[in-house]
Amino acid sequence: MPYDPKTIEPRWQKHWEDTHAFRTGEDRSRPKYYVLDMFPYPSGEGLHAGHPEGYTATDVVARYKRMMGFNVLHPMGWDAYGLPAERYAVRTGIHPAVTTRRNIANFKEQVKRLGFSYDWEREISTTDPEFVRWTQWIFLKLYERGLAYQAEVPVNWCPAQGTVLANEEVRDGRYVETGEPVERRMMKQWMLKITEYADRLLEDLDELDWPEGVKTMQRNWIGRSEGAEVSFGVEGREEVLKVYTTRPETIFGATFVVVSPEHPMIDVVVAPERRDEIFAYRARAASMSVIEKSQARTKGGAFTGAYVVNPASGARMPVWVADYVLMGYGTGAIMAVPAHDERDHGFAREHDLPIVEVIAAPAAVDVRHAAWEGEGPMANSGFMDGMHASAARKAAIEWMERRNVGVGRVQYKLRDWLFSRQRYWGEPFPILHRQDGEVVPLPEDSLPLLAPELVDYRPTADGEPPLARAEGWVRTTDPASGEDAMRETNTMPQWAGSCWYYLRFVDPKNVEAPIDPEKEKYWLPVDLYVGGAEHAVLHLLYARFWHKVLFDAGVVSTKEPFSKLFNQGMILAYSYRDAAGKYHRPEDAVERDGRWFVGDVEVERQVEKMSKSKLNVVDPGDVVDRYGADAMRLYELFMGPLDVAKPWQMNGVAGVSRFLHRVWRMVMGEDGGLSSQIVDVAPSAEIARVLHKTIKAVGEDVDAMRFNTAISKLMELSNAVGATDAKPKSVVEAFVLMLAPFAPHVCEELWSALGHPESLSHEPWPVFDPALAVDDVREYVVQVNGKLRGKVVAPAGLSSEGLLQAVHADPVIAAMLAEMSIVKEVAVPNRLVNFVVRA
Ligand code: ANZ
Repeated sequence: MPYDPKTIEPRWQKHWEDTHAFRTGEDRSRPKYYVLDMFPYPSGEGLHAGHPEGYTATDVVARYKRMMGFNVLHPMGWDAYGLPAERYAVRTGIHPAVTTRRNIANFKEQVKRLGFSYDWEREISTTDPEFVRWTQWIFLKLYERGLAYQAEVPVNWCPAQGTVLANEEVRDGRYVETGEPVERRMMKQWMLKITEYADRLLEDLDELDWPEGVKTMQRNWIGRSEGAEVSFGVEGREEVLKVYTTRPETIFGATFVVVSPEHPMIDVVVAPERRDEIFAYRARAASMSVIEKSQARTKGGAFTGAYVVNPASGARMPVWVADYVLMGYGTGAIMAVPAHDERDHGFAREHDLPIVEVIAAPAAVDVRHAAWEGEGPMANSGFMDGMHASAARKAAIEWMERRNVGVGRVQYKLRDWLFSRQRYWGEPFPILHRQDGEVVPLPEDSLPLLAPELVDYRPTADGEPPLARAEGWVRTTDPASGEDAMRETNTMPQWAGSCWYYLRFVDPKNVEAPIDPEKEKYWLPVDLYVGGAEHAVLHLLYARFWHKVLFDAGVVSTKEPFSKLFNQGMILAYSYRDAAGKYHRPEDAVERDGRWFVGDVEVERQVEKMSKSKLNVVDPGDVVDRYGADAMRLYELFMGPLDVAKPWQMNGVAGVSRFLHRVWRMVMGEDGGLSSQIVDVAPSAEIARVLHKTIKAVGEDVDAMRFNTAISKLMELSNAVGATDAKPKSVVEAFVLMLAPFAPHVCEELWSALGHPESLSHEPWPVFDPALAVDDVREYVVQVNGKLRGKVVAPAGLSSEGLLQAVHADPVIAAMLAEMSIVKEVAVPNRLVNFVVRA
């Protein structure tokens, strides 16, 4: 009976489902393990080969932990609000709820074919009314705590999307998802006060077992800096101009001040004869896109005609306007220190402004030509002269505070989170705008508030949300006062649901609360969270923020949601492009002498992201059809380390499939029963050693997420066992159990052939016995000039070099050799070492 995944796999999947094999246990006296995937957006395109990579990794861990005796929570759900469903609705008029349901069904079917051990009874979608209810409930908690507010703010408006975006969604003036340009506009929007949590979001990163890169990105995004706010008196006026600096010790070197073009002080201080020039500059800056601004650096700038006085040096400092100073950071004004800041240096050179060195630069650096941004002893700085710059930083703040010209200040780059969108397919805000102008929250017992059906889902050019068209829904009465009221028509961003879904998996059917406190205490935090690195400062920052708010509100008992995070690397694919830029199907490309051809046309082979337009998308369904889910799973993890990007190669799948065929033939006999070579004998010392080394290594590798090396060790074990004629049943069983998390279907089949009627899903993991894993040792003879002079016990099978090392490491031999003068050393592996010495 040959190995046939097509019959085995559906059968075991059905068996697991019928027996509720992966239903989460409720026995809270057992140790728990919560292993979670970043849940997918169920797009219409369906699953691609990248999705199952992380899912397979978490599934191996989930299955391994169950066998280790843990109570495992391993759930799956759908992050189902989002733009594609809405765009599709605009095109076709089909309600997003309908397409979402369809896409989820399709996705789920594809995921299920891979045999993951999810507890499907806990499946949730962020669009489920019961889920929406608690998302809105959490918003009300934020609102009650003063953490949600409306404000007229400069927003990132994306004309192509017809909505505003959060700062985290914009890079270099473009929407990160699509690359579409983003404009600045003033709009009244809902904001969440994430800035109030900046310090805690920063500090608590230290205790997380997360990739350093992600932690660094969050630290940089939060952007804490320590410095001072310094006040400069405006010459001839009452007003002071405040700047923010991280280098207060350079105050004696500050020779001019620069304010952002949007700075309100410009109108106050500008000299009449400079008005036109300044306003023209400001208009130019305002019309510039964010992209141009970020590239503007120090070019341009205009003088206001006003001066301030340097409180330390007494120097007159001209006030300039330039767009390299941003209004949204610090005070929107800087003291420029051209000797020690490169941008200020460029500006000073361009406009011929004085450069004063206050930190002694190394001899090779002349601050007239380049800024010295390093440390050193202070110079030209009055009371700070001779101090080291880092010490002077504190002294300068103390001096400023004593004289009332400055105060120490901590500053963050993090801004409040813009939390409303002009979209249809998102959670409505549970908020009413009463006729008397009051904004009131809906009572909790009226949740969920669901969006009405619309005929027209289109976004508008002026930012009026599509929900505003549903007049009958918008006009209502405030249940508390009976007054006429209008519903809020903005919706929440897609991030809302993913901010707390991991909590709901713990208690998905609770109708009293988002989560039961006892269950929360048992299951949280998530022990292992696996997903793509693209969420470093979006989802992962937002979810940490909500979690901390819920902690303060007493809803959760842990400070952090995800104690360990792992980012899987992207799965890439080969693409084949000809000189004209046209892509060809990979199966049509053939290699000849290291070059690639489609027919007679030479094509270039490249490793690229999978994409329809490049014809290189791998459909997991096709792979399962051809090789089976077990081969697919095994290959996803055997390709290379989980965290690196790597190209998909079909012949790699074929390779692991051959391995599974070999395993099958090793265990199964011709007639469908067990192979006659499998016998009830004790393993030889050699096989026992390989087995126990493998048990140890595979366990350690899975714990450390090194799945590829775990698989190769299992392959080595199967080779060792395969080479013997009488295969000890106990060893074969242990091997099958260890392979099972990776290739569960075939292993279940082999396990039952080995005589076990129960599924192996909850079988204990093989026990490691250190005594049996010890390497073989033997006695080596040590000779001097051919005469026996001693013996050394060391591992068997050492190389000549290893043998010599072992002999030299023996204290008795080492003492003897110290008296002699060695001419030559000869090692005969597995036998002896001979030292030729001078008499
Ligand atoms: C004087 C100085 C001297 C500065 C020196 C730097 C070097 P981080 O670390 O990112 O917080 N700055 C302050 N507000 C700004 C704004 N709105 N737009 C552009 N630049 C601004 O950076 C703080 C430093 O960036 C501040 O320290 C200020 O320049 C500048 F040798 O002040 B510094």
